[in-house]
Amino acid sequence: MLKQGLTLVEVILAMAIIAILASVVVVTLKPQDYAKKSRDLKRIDYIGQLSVAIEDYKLDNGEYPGVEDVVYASNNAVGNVWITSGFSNYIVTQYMDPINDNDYNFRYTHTQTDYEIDAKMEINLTDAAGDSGNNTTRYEAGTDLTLLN
Ligand SMILES: [Ca+2]
Ligand SMILES: [Ca+2]
Repeated sequence: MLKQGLTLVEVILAMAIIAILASVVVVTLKPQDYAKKSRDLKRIDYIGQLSVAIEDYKLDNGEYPGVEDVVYASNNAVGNVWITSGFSNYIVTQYMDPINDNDYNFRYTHTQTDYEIDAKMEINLTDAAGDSGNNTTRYEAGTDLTLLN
């Protein structure tokens, strides 16, 4: 004998399966988010590489690279050097922001005793907000994260 209709359990099960399939479709249809995540990962990696190089430069030269209190930005690079030519010996590449325009760029500044370097995140706001700095949209590194706002 055929059943008259679906039981409540069958309906709930069917809805759950549809919900799972729908979420899979939504995730696969957002390739632009993968590109953003990938660029943010690169930014965090580059900021890490630059921080190590800045510390190395300070150890060798007794001061941080560049002119004190000047804010250097990767989108204002001269040639392709954006901190100083002397600093280029400490890095294997210039480590530019993957987009590198007026909105997404790396910034660096220093005082006599401290430095800060940061990058604007596209999608990874967890790391941008969780770095103990004073800017929730930029990933900040250095010895004083309040030098750049
Ligand atoms: Ca931050
Ligand atoms: Ca800051």
